[in-house]
Amino acid sequence: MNTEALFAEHLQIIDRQLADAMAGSGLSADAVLIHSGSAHNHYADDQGKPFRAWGHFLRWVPVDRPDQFILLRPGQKPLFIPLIPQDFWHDQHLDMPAWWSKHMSVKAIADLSELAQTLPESLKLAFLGENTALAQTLGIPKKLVNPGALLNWLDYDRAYKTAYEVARIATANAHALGGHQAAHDAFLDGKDEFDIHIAYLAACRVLDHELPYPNIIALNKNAAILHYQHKHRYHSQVRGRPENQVLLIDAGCRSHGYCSDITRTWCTPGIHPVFAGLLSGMQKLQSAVIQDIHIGMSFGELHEQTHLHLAQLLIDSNICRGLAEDLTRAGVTQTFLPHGLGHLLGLQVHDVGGRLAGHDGSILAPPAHYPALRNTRRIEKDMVFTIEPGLYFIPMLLGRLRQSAAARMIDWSLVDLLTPLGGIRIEDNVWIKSDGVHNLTRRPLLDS
Ligand SMILES: [Mn+2]
Repeated sequence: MNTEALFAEHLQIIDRQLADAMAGSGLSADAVLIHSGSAHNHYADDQGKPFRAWGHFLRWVPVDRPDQFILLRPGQKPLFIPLIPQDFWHDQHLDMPAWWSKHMSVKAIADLSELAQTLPESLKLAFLGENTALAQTLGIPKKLVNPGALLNWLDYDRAYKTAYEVARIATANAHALGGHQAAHDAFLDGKDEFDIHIAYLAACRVLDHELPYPNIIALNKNAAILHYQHKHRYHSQVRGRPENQVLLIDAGCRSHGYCSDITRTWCTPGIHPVFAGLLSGMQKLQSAVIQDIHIGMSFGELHEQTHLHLAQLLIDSNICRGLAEDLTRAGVTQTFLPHGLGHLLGLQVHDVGGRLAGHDGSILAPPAHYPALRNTRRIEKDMVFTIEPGLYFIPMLLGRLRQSAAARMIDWSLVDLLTPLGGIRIEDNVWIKSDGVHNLTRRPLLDS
């Protein structure tokens, strides 16, 4: 199916979902008005951070701009109300290709004060979005502004992707892979973090603020900083620049708002052989975990299995001694892998609803041992999530382990040798189909 047909089908599905959500959550309204969001400046400044539209809005209209509205009445054509200000300082042209705009009515406004008169009269409205003051000026009662029961319902359903959404995430994967290739080449070329980052952006032809999340470009020991935020620049006149040994790059792209989230770890040929073994071990571990996925199991179960695989790899590499079960029970593997195995993926890189047990908003808490796990849901058809096991040498956590009773299970001289190399993460995006798992990162071309 082409994008237009996929989008038409997507709208039908989410329209039905909205009708169910309104009825199921007991909403006493006939229509829902969703706001894309407001632009905000920094404190006491006329400059602000780049805008990003809210996921619940982007799911209906792929327009990433502030103060856009969509009026939804299940069973009827949506009404898109873009704010197009009379502003000669900026380009205010709004691109509305037929593939999506022909499925909605459009009534543009030039000022927020025109919104009320644009809305059909005698509709009882609910409002979703950040500008609750605006909802008040529209006379919408408080209990119909961001009603929790409706939002829980919609958040829960966002875990199940339509074919259109899967195609978007696949495209975002294909797009990012070109950047990953360029980053890999720049790394082997001896470039620094800054130049590797620029190589990624240039290959993807994206600007920083268009990325789904800030790229993590971590060389050597920086790979052990889970959300490493710098792009270190070396200058030729500075002596003592460390050689590139390891690159951990966590970088994605977006397609009409939908994200990819991909991590690769590369090393140079002369690397310590134990680290090289860990890297190929982690690549095998990651594909083994993906093969273990089956519908009906909980994501938490998959996370626990990953820790057993990781314990075995640590034992096989002579970093740890003992039995895999003992290492996980003693919390040793958490020192090496302190984050969750993965998360739901969609319009937000950490998509909503990862811990929801049902439409009613009840929560599935993560296992007591693994509080960082973002996805605790049962694995079901149409979900898209990441699988991103890691193995890191994090000095702060290793320091704690060294002081604990479990310290005797570790070969510390080997750990000390490997710590300057940072760590490893391998991350792919997987789509759950009724007949198995499709890895969107390894096979982003859905039609082939
Ligand atoms: Mn991720």
